[in-house]
This record gives sequence, structure tokens and C-alpha cells, in this order.
Amino acid sequence: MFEENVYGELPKVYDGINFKVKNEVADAMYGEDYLKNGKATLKEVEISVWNENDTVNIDLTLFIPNNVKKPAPVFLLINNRGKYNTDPTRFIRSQFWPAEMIIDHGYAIAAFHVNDAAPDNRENYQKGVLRLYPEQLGAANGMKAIGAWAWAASRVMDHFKEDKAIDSEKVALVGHSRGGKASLWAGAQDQRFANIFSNCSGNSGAALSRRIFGETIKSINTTFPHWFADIYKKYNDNENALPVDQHMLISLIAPRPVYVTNASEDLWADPKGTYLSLLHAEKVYDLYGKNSALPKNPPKIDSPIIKSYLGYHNREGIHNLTAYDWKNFIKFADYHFNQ
Ligand code: GTR
Repeated sequence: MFEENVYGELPKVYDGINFKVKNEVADAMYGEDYLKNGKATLKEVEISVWNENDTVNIDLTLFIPNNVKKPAPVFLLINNRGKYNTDPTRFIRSQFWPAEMIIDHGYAIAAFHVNDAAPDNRENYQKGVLRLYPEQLGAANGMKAIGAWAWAASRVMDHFKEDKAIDSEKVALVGHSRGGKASLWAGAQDQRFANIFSNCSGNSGAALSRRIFGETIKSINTTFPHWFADIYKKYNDNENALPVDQHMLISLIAPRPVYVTNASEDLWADPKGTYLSLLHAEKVYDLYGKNSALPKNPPKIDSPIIKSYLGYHNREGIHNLTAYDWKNFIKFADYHFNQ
């Protein structure tokens, strides 16, 4: 129903895929003092996928901790902001992708940029993955940018399956806002992702549409007509006609752990509706015997729920992905991966 009404169909087949390590640095990364301490190995991988005589390249930036003996668990970010946020040289360090902090906790950290999969604008969104699947373009249930970003996350997963330095059973997928809509959709589609993190994803992400609070289906479809299948526009001002709501998207990831967040000042993303969505997903987790015992009411600001299959926090502040968010993602992944 999500394919038919919201995100569009996610193509499952392609003619071929290739992974090319374009750059590898065994002693990458710097300490606080900006002296090189080589605590990670940098790999820049070009993922090429071809279908219907056309090829798409997705660039993966990956740091792997050097002091671990086993294949490393990994956090993969769907980067919907500037590429500088995932600077492979580490000249720029951004809280949006705090690579040093993740490495220090024994995880690898990876990212790809959404524009490689589907440029994030209504004029050019077709000039990525959709070149491989031209039949999607005319179809009412054809995928657009969010679908293409989720599809690309799965191609990175294909790489992790081949990369001996990575523990592909422990891949945590992270997305912020529009990226957090895509991380949920990728998690629902691809069971190889072990943990899903959806940060401030709001409407058509983790928040319930039927609350009609903050961003609505009509406003998202109007501002971002290139994100969802055309048929989704049928539900503009018509939420009750939708056969799904977003708690069902979280439920589709069951029984795998999901962590969602809000920011206290980000009412556009409807913190209350996000928490309710998580709470309603609990019924499906219960079917698997994974009781989360979430409190009925949202927890106080800055009070994360970690030891649970369904995790949550509402961070003090504005719409963003910060070191606070990542610290709690690490705690949640530690809890589930080390159980
Ligand atoms: C907003 C949009 C949200 C969210 C956000 C973002 O303008 O209304 O749905 O996706 O952008 O990605 O930062």
C-alpha cells in the first residue's frame, strides 16, 4: 500500500553492479589537536549500477576504525545536506556526520549524497537512478526522489556485503528529515538493515498524517512535487482516504529496532504525532514478542528511550541532526548490537 499510494514502487532488479575503491588511506583521521593519528582507514568507493544501457554512479565515503580486530558495525548516513558535511579529508568536521566520534566508539561511518541518486529538485530528480528505470516516470505509482534515495541506500548495503572490513549484519541506517523519510522507507523495503534511525523526519516520515498538524500531505506535495509518487497527490487535503498512516511504515520494519527523534522547536515535524506513530507501531512489535513498554505520553525533552525496540528522543532545540542525536544513536545501536 505504501508503494501504491505514497513512495512508489522500488525496483528490485538491475543488470549489474560494480564497486571501485577510488581512494584508500590506511592512516586517515586526526586527533582533537589536528595532528594525524590515523585511527581510521578511509575508503572512497564508486558504486556503479547499470540497467537498460545506462549507468548511475553513487559515491560512498567510508571510514573504518583501525583498532578493531573484527569486521566493524557501521552507521550509514543518507546525506541530504552539503557534501562538505562528510568531508573525507576531515578538514571540515560537522556535527551532521561526526565521523571521529563514531570511530572512537568502534563503529565504521559511511555516507552517500542524495544528489547522486536523485538530484533534490523538481527539474532534475529524474537524472539519477530513474535513468535506469524510465518506465517509472510515467506511472502514477512510479518512484521519485525519496524512492531513489532509499534504493541507493540498498546499493551501499550491497557494497557492505562484499567489504570484509564491515559487519554487514550490523548496518545502522540514518537519515535526517527528508533523509529520515528515506531511511524508514529503505528499512521497510530492505531487511538487511539492522537498525533504522529517522531524525526529525516529520510528515510522510515518522509523523502521523491524520493529525494534520504542522506539515501536511498537501503542503509537502506542493513544495516537493518530486519526492513521492504522483498518486500521493490524490491525498492532498484528503488524509482519511489514505489506506495507510505512518505508524504502519514503522511497523513494516518490525521486528528490527527503530529509533525516531524530534526537536522541541520543530513543530512543523509534529513531535506529538511522531511519538504517537511510534506508540501505535508497538502492536506489531508485540506480535514478535518485542515489547517496548513505551510510556503513553511522550517523554520529557532530552529524555531518550534507549533500552527498547522502539527508541525515541525529543531534543531541545531546532530542526537539525546534532552530536546529541548521534550520541543517543550510538547508545541505541550498542544496546541492540551487543545484546
Ligand atoms: C522541510 C520539509 C520537511 C523536511 C525538511 C528537510 O522544508 O517541509 O518535510 O523534509 O525540509 O528535509 O530538512
